[in-house]
Amino acid sequence: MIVSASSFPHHRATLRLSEKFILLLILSAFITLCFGAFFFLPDNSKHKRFDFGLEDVDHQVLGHHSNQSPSPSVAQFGQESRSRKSPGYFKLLPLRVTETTCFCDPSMKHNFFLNSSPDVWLDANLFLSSTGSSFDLRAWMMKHAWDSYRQYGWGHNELKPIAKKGHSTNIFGNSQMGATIVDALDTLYIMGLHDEFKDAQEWIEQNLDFSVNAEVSVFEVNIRFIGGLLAAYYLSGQEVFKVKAVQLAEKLLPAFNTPTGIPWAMVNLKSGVGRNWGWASAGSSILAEFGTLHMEFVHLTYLTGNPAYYQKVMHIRKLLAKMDRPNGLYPNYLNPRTGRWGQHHTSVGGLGDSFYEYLLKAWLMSDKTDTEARKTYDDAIEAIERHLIRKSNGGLTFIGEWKNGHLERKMGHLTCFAGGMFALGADGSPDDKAGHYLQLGAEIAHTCHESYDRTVLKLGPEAFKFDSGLEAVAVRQNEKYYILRPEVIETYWYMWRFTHDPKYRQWGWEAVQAIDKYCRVSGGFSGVKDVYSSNPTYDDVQQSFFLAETLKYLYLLFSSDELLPLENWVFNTEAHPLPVLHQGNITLPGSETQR
Ligand code: DMJ
Repeated sequence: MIVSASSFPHHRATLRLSEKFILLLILSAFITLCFGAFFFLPDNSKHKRFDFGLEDVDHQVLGHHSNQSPSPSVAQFGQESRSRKSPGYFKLLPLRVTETTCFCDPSMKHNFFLNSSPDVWLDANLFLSSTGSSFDLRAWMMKHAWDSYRQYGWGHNELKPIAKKGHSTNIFGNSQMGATIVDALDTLYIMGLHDEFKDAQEWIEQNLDFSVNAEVSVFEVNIRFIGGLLAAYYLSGQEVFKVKAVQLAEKLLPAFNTPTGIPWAMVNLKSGVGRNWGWASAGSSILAEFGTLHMEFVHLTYLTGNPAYYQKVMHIRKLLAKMDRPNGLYPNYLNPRTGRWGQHHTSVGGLGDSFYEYLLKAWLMSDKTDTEARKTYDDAIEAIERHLIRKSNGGLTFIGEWKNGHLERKMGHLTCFAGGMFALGADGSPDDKAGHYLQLGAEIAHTCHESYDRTVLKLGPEAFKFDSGLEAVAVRQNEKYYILRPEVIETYWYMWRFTHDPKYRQWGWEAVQAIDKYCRVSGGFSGVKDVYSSNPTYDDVQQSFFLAETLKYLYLLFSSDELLPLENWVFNTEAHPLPVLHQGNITLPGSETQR
C-alpha cells in the first residue's frame, strides 16, 4: 500500500509559532551537546592501540650542568633513577592513536617537539664526579656525528670522517640513498633534535628515490631503510615515511622470485633481478638475512592491508619448519634453488644472529599471540645452549660457533647482542626458566664487557677467543678492529631494563668515554683498526648504525624506562622501534582468524 502525505488527516504545510520555538530549543540543545562532546569527552580510548610511552618521560642528557649538588655514587644510581620524578624534568606529551593507520595525533607532534627542548636528567651527573667535566650525549655525540655527516657526506650513504667526504659500501649498491639520514631519523626524533629531524624529512621527501639501477642487500635495506622509515612513521605520524617504506618494499619483492621462495641476498631495485653473494656457500642465501624480514614485513601488511608481505615471510617460516636440523641447529646457509642447507655452520653471531632475534620479536610484536614463533625460538635456544654455549676455564660464559663438525671457541662482537635477547626472552620461556635466561643474559653481558676491558682502548674487538689460555681476547690481527658496533651496549641496555643493576650504566659510561676518546675526530666518529694498540689507526668510516643503534642504545641506557617501554615497543635488529600490534593476530589478512 502506498501512503501519501495527503492521507494524513491533520497534515498542514506550516508550523505554529510555539511549535517553531520548541523546535529551536531542541535544536540548540542538540548543538550544545555536540560541542560538549567534542571538547570535553575523553580521548578516543576505544581506538587506542599503542602507548608510546612518551608521557612523563624523564629525558636524559648526560651531564651538562656541573653546578648541581654533589653526586651520589654510581652504586646509588639505579635506585635513584627508578623513583625520580621532579618538576625539573620536561614532559613529552602523549602521541595519540587515531582510528586508522596514523598512529599519532598530528596536532600533538608540535607539542612533542616544544616539550623536548634539551634539559638535564639529574642522574647523569652521577658520572661527572669521575670525569670532572660536563657531558651531553645528544650535543656532544649525536649532534657531532650528525652535523659532520650533514656537512661532509650529506646524501651519501655514510661518512668518511677523516677524509671528510661521503662513503658507501656494496650493501647499498652504487647509489647514494642517504642511508645515514634514514637510519638516524628515529634517534633524532627520540632525542628531540627536531631541526635535524625536519632537515632529514625534507631530504627524504625531495631526494629519496628507489627507482635507481642499484643492486642492494635485501636484508640491509630492509632493516635500515624500511625499519627506519616505519619507526619514523610510527613516532612522528608523517605519511611520507610510510609511503617511502612501501615504495621500497615493492622494489624488494622480486627478490622472492626463486624456486623456493627463499629470497636472494641482493636485488637490483630497477630490474628486479636477484642473486646471492659470491662468497656464500654453494650459492646459498644467508639465514640471518632471509630470516630477518619478518617484523618489517608484518608491519607493511598491517599498514597497507596488502597480504603479500606477510605471506612471503610466513612462507619462509613454514619452509624452515619442515626442514631437518642437524642437532636441532639451523645452519647459516640455505640454497634458494634446491631448498637444501649449504655448509653446516651455525652461528649466533654473523650469518645467524638476527634470525633467532626475529623469532622472539615476532612473538613479542604479536602481543605474544604468535606462539609458533615463540616455540621455534625456544627450541632453537635450547639447541644453542646444548651445543654452542660453554664456560671457559676462567669462568666466562661464551657462545661458540659450530663449524666443520666441531665447536669453535670464538665469539664475535655481533654475538654479544644475544645477552639482551636472552633477557628479553626470559619472560615466557618454557618450564619456568625465566631466571635461568636472565642469568644467561647477565653472563653474556659480563663476558662481552670483559672483551672490552681486556683491551688497551676499552673498546671491544670484532671477535675474541677462549682457547689455549686466552680468554675474551682477539688473536688474529684482522679481528682486532672496532667499527662503532652497538651489540655490547644493546645488551647493557636490555640488562639494565630488566635488572636495574647499576653496573650496566657504569659499563655503558665506560664505552661512552672510550668512544669519545678514541673514535671521535673533527669530522665525526671513526672505527679503529686495533683496540690493543695505544696508537690505533682509524678505518675512516662513520657507520650509519652508529647513529641508529649505538648512540640510541646509549641514550636509552641513561633514560627512564618510560621512554619506549618494552611492553609496547619492539626494536628491530637495527634498533628501530616498532609498536606491538595488540590486535595483530586478528587484523592481519591471511591470519588463522580470517581464513
Ligand atoms: C647492524 O646493522 C645490525 O645490528 C645487524 O643486525 C648486525 N650488524 C649491524 C651492527 O653491528
